[in-house]
Amino acid sequence: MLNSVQLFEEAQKYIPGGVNSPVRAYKSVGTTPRFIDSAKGSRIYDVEGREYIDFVQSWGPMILGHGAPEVIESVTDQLKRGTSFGAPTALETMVAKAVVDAVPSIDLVRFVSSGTEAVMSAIRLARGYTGRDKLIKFDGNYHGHSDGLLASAGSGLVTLGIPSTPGVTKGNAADTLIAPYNDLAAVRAVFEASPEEVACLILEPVAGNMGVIPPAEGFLQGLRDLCDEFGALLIFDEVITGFRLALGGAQEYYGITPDLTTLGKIIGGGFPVGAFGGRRGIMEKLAPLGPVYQAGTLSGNPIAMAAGIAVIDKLSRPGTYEDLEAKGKRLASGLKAAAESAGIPAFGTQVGSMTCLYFTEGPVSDWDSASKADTDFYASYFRAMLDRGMWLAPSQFEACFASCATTEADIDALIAAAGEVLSELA
Ligand code: KE4
Repeated sequence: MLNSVQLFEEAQKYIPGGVNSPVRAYKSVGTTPRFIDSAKGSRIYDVEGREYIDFVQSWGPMILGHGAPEVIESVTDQLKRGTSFGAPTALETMVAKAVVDAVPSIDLVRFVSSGTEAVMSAIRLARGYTGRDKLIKFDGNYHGHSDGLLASAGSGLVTLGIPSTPGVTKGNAADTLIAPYNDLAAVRAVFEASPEEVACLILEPVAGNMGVIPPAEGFLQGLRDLCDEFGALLIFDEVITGFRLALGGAQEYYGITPDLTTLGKIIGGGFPVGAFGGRRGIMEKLAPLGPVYQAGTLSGNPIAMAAGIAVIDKLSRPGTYEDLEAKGKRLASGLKAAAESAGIPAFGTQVGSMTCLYFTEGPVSDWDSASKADTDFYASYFRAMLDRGMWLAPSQFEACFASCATTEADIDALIAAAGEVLSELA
């Protein structure tokens, strides 16, 4: 077997940047990406046979750990029956019922094949339902790569979106309004500058794409009230937090009910799945019932559904989320203590099994404060932790997850390694 350096060179001959998603190229952490051979439980193994403790979990989906027997069994059974029919199956209804039973805001749910597709479709549905064009999103929130969501804050008081990448038209980005996370006054100003024009406001109820930033006290309720006041739909993008923070996601964890919810990652159990759902009156606007078109060849794919139902069943067991919260707290407090004893300025956050250690004094509550983190220091930390067998996200602005397979010993090993590395880097 070739080593990662050789495999990366080979991959770059056929795949842009050698990867099928940019973050995997390790550009921001200045080292060659490790090519993975296999994974099991809380462990992941590269092609050179090196073992790592996995705190990335494929960016969230592998909350049970890798190769969960229940998932393997469910998927293996389905493989023998067929992989894709392009026709309805009872399995899709089973998973849909499990999602409806678990997620407070969802009466009806439509499955798609990625989080991006779920968000893109939810935005179109919100626009079709309200007859309005504009959407509000938050600086530092990531909702997948559909055009309207790749707009970043422009200048000026009312931050009209500007394309954050070539290929997104000015017209498309102009329908996207940007506000700072955790700033209700700014959101009110954006609404007031575009009265009657905002179809929806979308956010990550816990921001997981600028590290991990919890909603400030009253922020989610404030957004609920503003959306009601201005006639816009509130969309919780729970692609990360869905089935991560609670069976009912962040909306159960914080007790706030959005109008629409997007899901992904965990509900696919490692297979390509996204979903969007909400109350009946909105979802019935979707084809074939209503005029808002949305479709997909592999939507509700039987293999992905077989994985999803096994994952949801396992997560439904009593004590799952209390255990994940306890692991998250152990992880966060241990890493913070390691930074303090090494004298490294750091600000730690934790919600459930999502944690982040920012290399900045803090506090961190939005993109402006998160972006002050020392990303060069993070890159040095990342490389040294990788060499110690710790599989962390190759970016300061991602979550460090605990899974059901993560043991206390795994967490204590990470904390010990962090203590060594931070003392060396100080
Ligand atoms: P996908 O299209 O990648 O399945 O989902 C897009 C998406 C939507 N909403 C939220 C809140 C998300 O976090 C994501 C994707 N997450 C990133 C990592 N945080 C995926 C990793 C990658 O891009 O390779």
